[in-house]
Amino acid sequence: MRSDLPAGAVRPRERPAWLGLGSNVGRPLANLREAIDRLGARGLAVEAESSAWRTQPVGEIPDQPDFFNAAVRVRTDLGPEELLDLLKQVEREQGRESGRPRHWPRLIDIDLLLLGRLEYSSDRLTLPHREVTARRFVLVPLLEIDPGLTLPDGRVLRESLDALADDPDQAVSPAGPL
Ligand code: PH2
Ligand code: MG
Ligand code: MG
Repeated sequence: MRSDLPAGAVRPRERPAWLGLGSNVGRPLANLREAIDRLGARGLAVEAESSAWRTQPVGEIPDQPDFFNAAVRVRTDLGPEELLDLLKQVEREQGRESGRPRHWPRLIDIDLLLLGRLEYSSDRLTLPHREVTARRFVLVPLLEIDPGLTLPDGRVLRESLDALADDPDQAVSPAGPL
């Protein structure tokens, strides 16, 4: 809860945000756990956590260790840019190096997938996240916590996942609780 608002000020409306987390460096499961705990310590109310999923690396660098991925639903009154700043700050605090090539192995990655029903675009952020419907490593943990989740334009994420079921390059398997 924010306590810094002047008396009588309108409290910004809280809304859910869905975050995707990934790690494939060091101790990935411990890294995911630490990131979720840091998000809570920074004031995000963590409402739901997926389990961990072991996932095949997708993208420009396929020859790297498997990832471990998870998703959380938090509640926040932050706007999209402020929330992104917070996620980047947690990544830095946890020791993620900056300036690496796209899709390089990473200690921790925290992506903002959805913020309420907001559709938003800036030079560093698009909501919903552009890849949310295309990646099994995002959809499987996301639908574990919210099986009926839809996008603001009405797309049903379960249908997106079903459409990827036969993708031989996107293996995902359960990796236990976080
Ligand atoms: N993240 C990427 C690129 N590729 N592949 C998997 N399996 N999991 C990830 O989290 C991931 C990825 C860019 O952030
Ligand atoms: Mg990412
Ligand atoms: Mg990222």
